[in-house]
Amino acid sequence: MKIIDAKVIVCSPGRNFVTLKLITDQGIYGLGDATLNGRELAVASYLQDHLLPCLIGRDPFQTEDIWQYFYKGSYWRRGPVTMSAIAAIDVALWDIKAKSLNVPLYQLLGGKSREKVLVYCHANGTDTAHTIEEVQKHVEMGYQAIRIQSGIPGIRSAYGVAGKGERYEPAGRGLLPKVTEWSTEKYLNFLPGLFAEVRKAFGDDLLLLHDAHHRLTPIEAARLGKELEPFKLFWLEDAVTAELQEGFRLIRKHTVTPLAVGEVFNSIYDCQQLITEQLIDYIRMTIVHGGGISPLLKLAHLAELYHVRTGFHGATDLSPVTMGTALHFDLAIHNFGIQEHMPHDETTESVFSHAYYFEDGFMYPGDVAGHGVDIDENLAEKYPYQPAYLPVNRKEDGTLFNW
Ligand code: KDG
Ligand code: MG
Repeated sequence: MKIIDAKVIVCSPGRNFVTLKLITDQGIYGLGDATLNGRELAVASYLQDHLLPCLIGRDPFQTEDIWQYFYKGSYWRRGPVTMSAIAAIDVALWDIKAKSLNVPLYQLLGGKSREKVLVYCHANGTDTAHTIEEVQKHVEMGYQAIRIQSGIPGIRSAYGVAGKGERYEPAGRGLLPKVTEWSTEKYLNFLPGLFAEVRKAFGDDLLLLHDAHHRLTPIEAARLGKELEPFKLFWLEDAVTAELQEGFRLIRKHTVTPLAVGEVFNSIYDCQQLITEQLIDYIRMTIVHGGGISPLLKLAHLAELYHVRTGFHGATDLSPVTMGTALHFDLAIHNFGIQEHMPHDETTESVFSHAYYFEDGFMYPGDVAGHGVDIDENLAEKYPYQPAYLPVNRKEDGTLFNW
């Protein structure tokens, strides 16, 4: 079997996505996701201009050699643009392999280690009362694990929160990023009270998560982790920026609140120390930004040795192709922890058909051959790329801060 053609499809059904289609001489094709929020065209060009010409004529079953060819062979390694482009190729190749063998992808990754995939959703409100309403709504939908974000008194805009009645979407359309506002002091003073109210309303069984979105220093994160201990979080995510992996050592010394990190990582070397020193509990680096299935299998197996479980990123900027692929991966690996599920809107769903589905708090990848996600190219063409960027964040005095 040979790859004879490759297409990069950039579309914006509700939000921007970059999708790679690899076509073989036997009529089987595979799809990969190459979406990097706010930097979509850079990845599209990296694929189109630099990688795809080298793929024509290759045997799609050689997933490992092709991965190494683009990683080691380019000389310039790592980085989100490079790794998202390589991921799209890798996932499309695994999709072709599974389709050719007529098996669901999870069969090639170890087979089923479980019957279903535990997912968490997002409940976000403008204040405590609204957040509790949102939690209730999601409990009624069957979710057993819920990430909680809320507006913070005295701050104009908080991370992860939409206006009342609006759907939350991280990227805003337009040529310039939106500016949000931040105060660590107001956030730290507010958050434990929010969780106290949520626990009071819903009891101990509901799994609760929270994303600090890289905004604390290690000692601030240690204080927050300690103050949240009575509310038994499933995890506290992205407590600090993680360029400095040792930062987590300090948090760990002070709190038993479980820690998750990694949605912005793109290489196993971004978290090698976090894993081998057992400084975290969940690794969130996901298939699209981490270079694909091939390196993520290695990461998951390394993490398994150190009691670290997976909790893959699954926001709406990861396309249905990544969601479907992640669910196969989650079903197969032994040290799966939880999967993020932020459902796509109807327009996205109309362009990407998929075999995966949600039922009673769990997701299922479906049993069709491959990863089970397809794209309607004619419909995709009706939604051309639109510039959209993640916000930038400033402290109340104007200092640029982590978003
Ligand atoms: O592109 C950035 C979003 O995916 C990110 O802000 C979402 O932090 C996020 C999460 O945990 O889903
Ligand atoms: Mg996050």
